[in-house]
Amino acid sequence: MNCGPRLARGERNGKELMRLNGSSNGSTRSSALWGKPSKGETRSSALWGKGGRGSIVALVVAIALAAPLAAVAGSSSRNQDRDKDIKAYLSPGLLDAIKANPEATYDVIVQARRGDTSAEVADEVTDAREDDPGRGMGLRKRFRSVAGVAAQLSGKQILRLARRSHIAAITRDAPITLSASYSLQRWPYVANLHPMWNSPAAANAPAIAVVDSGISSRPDFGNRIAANVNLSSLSGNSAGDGRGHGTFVAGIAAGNGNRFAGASPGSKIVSIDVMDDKGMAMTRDVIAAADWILANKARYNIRVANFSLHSASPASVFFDPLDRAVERLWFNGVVVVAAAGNYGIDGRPSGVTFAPGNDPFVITVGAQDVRGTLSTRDDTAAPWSAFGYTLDGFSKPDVGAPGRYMVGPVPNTSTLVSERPTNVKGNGYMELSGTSFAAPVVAGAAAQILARHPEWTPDQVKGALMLTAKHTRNAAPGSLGVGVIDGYAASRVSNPPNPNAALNRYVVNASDGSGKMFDAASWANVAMSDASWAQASWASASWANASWANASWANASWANASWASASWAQASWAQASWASASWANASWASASWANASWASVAQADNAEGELSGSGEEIADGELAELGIQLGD
Ligand SMILES: [Ca+2]
Ligand SMILES: [Ca+2]
Repeated sequence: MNCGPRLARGERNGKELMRLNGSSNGSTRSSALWGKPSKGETRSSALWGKGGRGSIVALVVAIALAAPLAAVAGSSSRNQDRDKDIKAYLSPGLLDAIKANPEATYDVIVQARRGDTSAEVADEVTDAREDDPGRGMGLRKRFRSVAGVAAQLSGKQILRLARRSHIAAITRDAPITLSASYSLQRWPYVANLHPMWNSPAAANAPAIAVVDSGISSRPDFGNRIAANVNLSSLSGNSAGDGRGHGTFVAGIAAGNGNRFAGASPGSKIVSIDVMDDKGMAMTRDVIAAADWILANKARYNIRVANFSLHSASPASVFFDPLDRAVERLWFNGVVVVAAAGNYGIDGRPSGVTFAPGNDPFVITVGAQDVRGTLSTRDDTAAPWSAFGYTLDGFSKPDVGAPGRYMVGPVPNTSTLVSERPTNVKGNGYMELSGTSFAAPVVAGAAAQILARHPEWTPDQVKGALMLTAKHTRNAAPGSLGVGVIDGYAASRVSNPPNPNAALNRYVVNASDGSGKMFDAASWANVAMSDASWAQASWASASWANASWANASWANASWANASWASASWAQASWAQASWASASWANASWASASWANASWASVAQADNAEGELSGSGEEIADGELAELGIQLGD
């Protein structure tokens, strides 16, 4: 069965698999990231205190729709070539093991094809044992949360079973102690990041630069903070992270605390502090941060930069210096991820008018509310998550990611803790909401994608994320861009489309020899004079190639709904916005541009009014759906 393409979209609801550790042939897999798979790890007892849920066992489960292990190991297709009549997916290495020793017994989990039940699978197991008596105790357990059973079977019986049409997958049932990354929050599973956490490829994840309020050193980051730079020119900026925002953002992007794995828990982190203890930064310092990244990206292998901040004055990409700065990173191979902002009002379009989230090249992220469930079917956009057109007529955000009721690390001494004591979840963690915390989900996903595709450009990373994003029908069109990210599916795209293809012809060599830059003026000349620009170039050059005509979100993409017809030609750009009103306007120039208050960029945009919400831990039953079983 060819599971690959089906994984990229569809209705998996995050239920596919939890891969906390290797399969039982996992000596190769257990290597880099989680070290030696020792039993009874101290981490598990630190996790839930004494006794109780101290012993944790992860069952490795692959469900019919997903074959991530095969993808990682690349062995499923090889298996199929060797054994064409085997219809079920088998754990990597299982077929080889059976062929080497068909009489041995194997502990496995056998899953039904869609529509079949656990009882039917149990019957199949019984039949296989009757047809080919052997050692092994047979049926061990029927599952409820998945249509399947646990069984101990001989190799021959497994092969017999694998040829039955009702069987979707036979995977190793290997008890594994938790020394790997994991989380008891829902968001990593909703964004489908967990399948990538503990694979060998995760060790190749590049560094993520967090341009924020600094990062507090703590166990969540181990020794992975590769550099710590203070570029804030404001007074009132404590060493470390006096605000708390940057530590939280870094925790979401790349933390690895017990119960709190971030999106890319193996990534190195580069902290660039531009924000004082009140959460304010100066534009010049944020631009300096971009400069620093550019100068040091090779040294620290920085391929992703997270900007959970935005400027305080609306601007066009034509002359916003912060846009220039992040574009420069983008053209130099750094994936820039920006928060959309939290100035949406009751779910209505607000526009996305502030740099750097208004930049067409970068990945702008809106906040998804996962509604306390693993399924994305009930998901919405957070009502304050900004969306709509930029002043240049681009629809933003590009994608959505979980950003409401997030729980992450914050220093106890930070101002966020003192301002919001009721949000503290104890032990150095607190709950916060905001597109600030959706952005690092995507930043971490980008790092994980680059771990597997180091040759990809930022355009390709963005394309893969957009191509595999899942439509959320309960979110207002465009509020979460083309949909909510599916990190693992994005990592499995081949030949990702370039969502910025139509703009790339305006990416030119800077006259001062300093590299590529976006010639926004040339682009605007063409765009203004050619009503069909959007259809001719943007649409066909990029997305149409990507075979997502069949995806439900085609409606919501650049081509149809937003850019071309609706927006800028008539509505925002030509008439309403900067061309006449702002740019030429003296008040814009004097009041904003030259004004010192303009230069004070940004608040860290946690959603200020958000009350403490449903950031509670994931339930045991949901973990079981993910294939994680907690011991008694
Ligand atoms: Ca700071
Ligand atoms: Ca949900």
